[in-house]
Amino acid sequence: MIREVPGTFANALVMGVRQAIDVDRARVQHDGYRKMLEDAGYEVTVLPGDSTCPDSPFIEDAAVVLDNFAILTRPGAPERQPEVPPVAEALSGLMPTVEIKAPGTLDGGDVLRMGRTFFVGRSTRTNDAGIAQFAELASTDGMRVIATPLNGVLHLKTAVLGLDDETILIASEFTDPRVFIGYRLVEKPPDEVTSSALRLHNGRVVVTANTPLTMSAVAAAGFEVDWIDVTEFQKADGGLTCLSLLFPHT
Ligand code: CIR
Repeated sequence: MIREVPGTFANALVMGVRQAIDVDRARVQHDGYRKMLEDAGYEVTVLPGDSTCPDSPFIEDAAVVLDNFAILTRPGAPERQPEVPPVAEALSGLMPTVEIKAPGTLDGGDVLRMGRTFFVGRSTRTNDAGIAQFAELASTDGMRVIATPLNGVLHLKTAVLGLDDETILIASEFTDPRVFIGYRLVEKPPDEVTSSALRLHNGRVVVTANTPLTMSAVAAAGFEVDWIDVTEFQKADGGLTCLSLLFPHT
């Protein structure tokens, strides 16, 4: 499931220095992202954009899909909370849904699934109450949750990404690598942007086009790699995972 780019996307939230976002280019890149998913065999549902929610294409933050139900989030940025109801409605036709409630906050970008484990980042968007609620809900699906520290980045998946259930692409400076003992760690080359990889259900990994060293590192770890350009989304602190909600059974 993905969500269209609204005309207001240039006003998306940005942590650092704001660069001009070209919305037409973002839409072309978003079309490329949809095509990439379809070519990989995903059946892609496209939700309409919402001009009152500039960040709505970052649909990953609005929900976490587990094996048997979905957890609707309560995004930590108040202006992003209205993104959830349309996603909730779309998901409710497909599976049971439950929700994170106040005072809990949680962004889907802070949730990394590795097999039967969820790592959940304690970030400026995701608080302890959100993590506790998420852990309780996820345990009903047989999943365990490990709260994970973060240093100065937006989301957990800015720092770590799963390449398969055993392998993590990690930017060690942004989290504590000791949390991930037992996993195979592939260090993200330090000079390249984060949020740069997306694992697909067919085992391939898509990497952002402007991170060639990351592409080499992922390929050297044994993965078949494809690439895609998402520069306009990177300007708004987004990357590859945040542009879709992928269902674990697909
Ligand atoms: C935000 O600040 O919330 C958006 N501009 C970026 C969200 C990126 N989401 C993600 O990595 N899951």
